[in-house]
Amino acid sequence: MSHRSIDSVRLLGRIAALGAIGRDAEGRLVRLAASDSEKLGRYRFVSWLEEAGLEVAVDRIGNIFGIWNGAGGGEKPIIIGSHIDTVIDAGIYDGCYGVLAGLEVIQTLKSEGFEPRHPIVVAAFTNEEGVRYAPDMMGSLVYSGGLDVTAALKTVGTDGTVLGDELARIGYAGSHAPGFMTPHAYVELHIEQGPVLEREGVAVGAVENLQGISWQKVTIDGDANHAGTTPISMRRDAGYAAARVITFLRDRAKASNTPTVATVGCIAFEPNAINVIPSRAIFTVDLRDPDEDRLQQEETALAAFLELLASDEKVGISVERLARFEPVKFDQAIVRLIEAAAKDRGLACKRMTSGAGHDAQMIARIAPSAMIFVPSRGGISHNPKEFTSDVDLVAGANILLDVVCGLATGERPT
Ligand code: HGY
Ligand code: MN
Ligand code: MN
Repeated sequence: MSHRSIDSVRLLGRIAALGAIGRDAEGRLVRLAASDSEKLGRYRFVSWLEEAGLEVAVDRIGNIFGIWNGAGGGEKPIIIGSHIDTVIDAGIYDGCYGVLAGLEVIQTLKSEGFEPRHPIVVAAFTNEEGVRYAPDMMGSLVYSGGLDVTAALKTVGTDGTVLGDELARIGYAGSHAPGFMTPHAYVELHIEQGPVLEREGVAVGAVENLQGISWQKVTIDGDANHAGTTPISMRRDAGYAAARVITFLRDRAKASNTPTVATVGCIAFEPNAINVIPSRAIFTVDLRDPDEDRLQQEETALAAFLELLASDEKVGISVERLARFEPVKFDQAIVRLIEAAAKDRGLACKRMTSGAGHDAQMIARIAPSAMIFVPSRGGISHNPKEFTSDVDLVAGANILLDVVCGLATGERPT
């Protein structure tokens, strides 16, 4: 049976081209939200939208949309989205693959004279990674009504900048009201960023749910003192207290025999000098679990440990919540469409839970949504070694093509 197919050369070429934009002096890919390097990526993406003859719209939080009304004018659109901002020293596929595959699907259908019953839109959401401005998935959270846009634009970044000022500075403080299009459906194609598909030799993941996320910033205050003259018993060592939190989190997650994961990704000491006992430690805690009750138990256990630690080490401890998202279930009809598309193409497919956060979890608040995963080599992501083979990238984009056709015509994919 012959199937439609995307233009693999165009897609793979664009993934490589976008992956080359936003490299720092050491050659690392660092395209943080609303930064100068992300501005270059945004402009390149918009140039491809214009090349494809799409209407370009930017909303007030800087989300970019490429709109193909086709024959479906007036109907709710099918939105294919993800993000093009990255973490620090990132791989080239996280987010970008889904956005560029979405554009590729639209360009392929347009060139074949396909007549969709719904407009089809590709979206690049602002600040999905949350590295510079918390929380993550911010652009899609605002778009879906989970965060007020004025409040979001006032967010102060880790570098002291204000998101709204930075979006204006790079020319992406758009005028459309977030949420200006309510999707008929939303589909996001993404690399798995985990080891499951590769380990099981499965080409396609039909993602039916996504785990809960809890982000906190912890500040521990002790006393700076001389590293050489201060007896251990007299120390109020913020650095040592922070280390006890890190081992507490790891030991607890490891002993739990559940999918709970805990990560301390950022840490800073003050005054940060080799011969001074740290007076202050500031670090982040990322807790995740597919089960909301268990995630709450982990948060409660951490709070209790911090209380004990404060009296044990005679330090002051304060906590700031940076993000909190409950687990999300995706739309079963779209998940079935993904499975049917994989079967039609003779590709093995597996239902999965997403360990990572994605824009789909936010858009699921306003429309039926689901995700398609393709394998990540070694399960590696948020790392320049992130890799997915061309065969898997093209296969995933063709599944996206079939699912969008199915949604656009209300029938099974051809
Ligand atoms: O944090 C996440 O899971 C996503 O990469 N923003
Ligand atoms: Mn991503
Ligand atoms: Mn990511």
